[in-house]
Amino acid sequence: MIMTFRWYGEGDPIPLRHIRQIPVVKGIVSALYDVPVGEIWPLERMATLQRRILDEGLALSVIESIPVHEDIKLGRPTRDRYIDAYRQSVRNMGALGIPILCYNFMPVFDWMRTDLSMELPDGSTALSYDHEAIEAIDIKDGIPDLPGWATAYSAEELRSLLDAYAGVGTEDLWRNLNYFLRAVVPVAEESGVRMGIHPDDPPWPVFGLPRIITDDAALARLTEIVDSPSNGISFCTGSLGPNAGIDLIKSLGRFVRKGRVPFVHARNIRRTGERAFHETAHCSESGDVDIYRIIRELADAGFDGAIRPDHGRMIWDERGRPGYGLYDRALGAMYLAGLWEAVGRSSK
Ligand code: DNO
Repeated sequence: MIMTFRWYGEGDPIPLRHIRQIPVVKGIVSALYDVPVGEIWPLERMATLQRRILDEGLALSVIESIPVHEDIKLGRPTRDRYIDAYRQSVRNMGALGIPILCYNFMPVFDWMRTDLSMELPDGSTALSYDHEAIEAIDIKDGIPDLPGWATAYSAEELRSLLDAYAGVGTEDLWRNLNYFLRAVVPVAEESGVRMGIHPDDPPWPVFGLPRIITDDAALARLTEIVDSPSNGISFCTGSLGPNAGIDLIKSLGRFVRKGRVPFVHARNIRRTGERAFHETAHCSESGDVDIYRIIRELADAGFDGAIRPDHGRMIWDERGRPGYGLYDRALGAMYLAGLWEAVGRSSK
């Protein structure tokens, strides 16, 4: 297992030289943030990023994410051009030896929260989600400035995208994912790149848009589309965790044993309602995800991929990108690594 840390490139207020001081972190999760969706990620640009990270003594272990163009998710005739570009970006990753690609297949919006700074009893703040608050919003009136809220689109683009999705049901989305994976996974396999889909976050439909990567059955269906180690899962405990019906440990073990989990996002959450939760510190005692058992399951199943501490709280008056401050994620990395070492050494 390689411990990694997400870095948003030169625009990240957290410098690489601080990340490298977290003793257990060996790899970086990053991306090119200014390539328009649907275009090829140039080899030289990725090489520059990789060199920059190597110069700090770290490896570029994971690309998170190369976004999937909406035309691919919508199954529009133009999708083939974007799929070709995607394949080329994957080849470029392979040429540089970047081994893991995290992506998602959520229509229009990425991960979504309704409050960025919910205060916890200890005075720290965390991200939270409440489905009732989502339902009270009419997004046709404009988009709140929150992470994952499709701020990449203008109000007009958003309206036309929502119209386009009006006729797209979950089976259509599965069909389009199928088409995408059949085209891209063989190239990933040839290139030595392991793709891992990120589960939908939260794991249910929002604003009437279909979401399909929401539970264990969906993950199984995904892995069956193309039978390849390059068709895997970025197992995110905090995205699947809000769905109380999922046995996270069992699901994780099942897919790791099949060699289908190249990447893990370790995040903890506390459920506060059927479709409501807030994020917490990483430790098991803080939330509803038993992180100890997650790590033990990874060790038992012979996990050999990358892991990163996902979303942290804001602590010690830090200000920064929601979920992506330095301090709480650094504590998370140490906690995860401590569990990993203890589990690994006590089983020998
Ligand atoms: C949120 C992240 C997601 C993730 C994408 C992967 O913090 O986990 O934005 O990067 O969904 O494509």
